[in-house]
Amino acid sequence: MTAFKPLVFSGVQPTGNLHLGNYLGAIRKFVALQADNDCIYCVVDLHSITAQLVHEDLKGQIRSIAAAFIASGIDPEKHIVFNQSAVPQHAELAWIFNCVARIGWMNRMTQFKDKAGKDRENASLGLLAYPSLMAADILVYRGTHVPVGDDQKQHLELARDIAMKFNLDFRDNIRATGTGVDILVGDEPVHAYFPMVEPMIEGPAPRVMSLRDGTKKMSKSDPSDLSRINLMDDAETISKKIRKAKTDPEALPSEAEGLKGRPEAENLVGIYAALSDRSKADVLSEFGGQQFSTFKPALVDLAVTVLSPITAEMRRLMDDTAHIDAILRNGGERARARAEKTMAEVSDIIGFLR
Ligand code: AQP
Repeated sequence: MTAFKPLVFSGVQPTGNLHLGNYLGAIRKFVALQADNDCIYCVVDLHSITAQLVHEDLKGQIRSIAAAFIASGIDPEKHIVFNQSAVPQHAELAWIFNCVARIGWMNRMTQFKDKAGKDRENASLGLLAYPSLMAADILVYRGTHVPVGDDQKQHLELARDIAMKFNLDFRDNIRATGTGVDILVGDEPVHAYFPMVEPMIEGPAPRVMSLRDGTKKMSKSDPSDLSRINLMDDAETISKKIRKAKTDPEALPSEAEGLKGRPEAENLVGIYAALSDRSKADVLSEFGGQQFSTFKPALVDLAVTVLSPITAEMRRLMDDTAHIDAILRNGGERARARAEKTMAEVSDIIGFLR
């Protein structure tokens, strides 16, 4: 059995201020994976118009995500950093995947249900088709590994379903064009054009929760800015947000078991653990029995220490838009060369004339 060449792909939407959840759940993993992998990191601007069509400063938002990638330690020369709309093959493959995916699959996506809310009839068609574009983002590079937060798990399962259906429906043409790879899916040998993507969700903070409600995910689109720590927040703002973070009246427990049923406490301890590369148990061995009035200032110090160099570097990069634009343009050209090859092969497999 041969296998696909490992390739890491992930993306972040330019839909607002990047927050600690995006950093701990995704970007920090992107950085760590660079050492041993070929990586492509994308600012997924086509996704950003699915929930809200008009954005005040989309170009600025795109640049700020690219700046966050680079300020966090992503190397755009060794790897590829670009914005999705610069490579039209993402949308081209997404159209094909719209014809592979079934409406029933899309209707089951919980993120669509959450984002469309009660007025589903009025949601854009793009919001419904979002996971199909996400599958295309990854598979147009035949990406194999996708570091994401926990909220994207269902979308990646759908990407596997799309890849599998394409591989099976076109199996004869894949063989005839000599473009496939033999893989095992479970115990079953499959001659595949597209790999079965592996989600990389594990990590110290797969789901960082809102500072205002420990049962809700920290999110860019939460109307309350107090709910999240933004990567561009200064030390004073971080301190204010952590001081105001919702908690309960109890002292911290000495063991992780004691966090059960205390979502806000669990979230703050989880953030501390992730930021300091320690386990929750280890953090509680230090802070167990102490009140939030002691723990919160320690968390402020830690968050400011970790985030302030990133914030400073982001600000510096954002002042030089020509430099960021050049990085994105260069990344876009390198990504396009790879994506064009895939689309030529996919067209041949399907039977289009070009
Ligand atoms: N709270 C979170 N905890 C851990 N990981 C998270 N991610 C997002 N929120 C958390 C991960 O960050 C990456 C980029 O996310 P995205 O911008 O593409 O979209 P999203 O998941 O929809 O993020 P937001 O912040 O909630 O944005 P809006 O409000 O625009 O929808 C992904 O890997 C995601 O898992």
